[in-house]
Amino acid sequence: MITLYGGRGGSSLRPHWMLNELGLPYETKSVELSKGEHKTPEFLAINPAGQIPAISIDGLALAESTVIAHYLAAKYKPELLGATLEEQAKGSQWALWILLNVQSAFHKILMPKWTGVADDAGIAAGKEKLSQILPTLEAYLGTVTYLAGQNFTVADVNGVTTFTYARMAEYDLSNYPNISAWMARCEDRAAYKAAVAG
Ligand SMILES: N[C@@H](CCC(=O)N[C@@H](CS)C(=O)NCC(=O)O)C(=O)O
Repeated sequence: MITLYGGRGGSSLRPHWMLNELGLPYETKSVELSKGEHKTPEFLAINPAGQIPAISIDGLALAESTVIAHYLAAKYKPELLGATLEEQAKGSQWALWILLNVQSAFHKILMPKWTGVADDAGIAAGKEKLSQILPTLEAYLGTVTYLAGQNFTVADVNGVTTFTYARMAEYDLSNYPNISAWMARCEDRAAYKAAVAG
């Protein structure tokens, strides 16, 4: 039995998407952050860091959305890691770069919305950072179809999920046609649509 704790948006999209790529049955348990349900002893037994998403799978409790997606792919469909070790490494390189750089910039833009605390300087810094770094990814995606190369992999699940924050942040990606086309390719997958629809 697989139990996924968390909603469908933000980081929680990653395990939902991967579980749908794999066609695995799973149950979901919502964890209401606003009610502090992520800090209850029951949930801390699943993820001691008190964050969603988390997963319980055949007695294994696991957190960190990118690690969950990677673990599921490795366990059930290793080709989703990449066809070769080099492809796997290249996909991991870009997915981690996106997570560390792009996601943090989107967070800066979104934080005032999430917390209700105005931070115009933070929003400006997030936008400035994106305008500095996105051309690098734009250029790379002009040379490949997916982050790992020619094959869709877990790196795309992890990377595209970060870019779904662009919609939340109302950040216009139309200046980045290669990034936009990559997102559209990945979001056209039945598993993505099923994960989002619930
Ligand atoms: N790096 C983690 C981030 C998880 C995360 O930030 N989760 C948020 C909700 S999207 C959360 O649980 N926040 C509550 C808290 O940190 O106390 C992942 O990718 O799974």
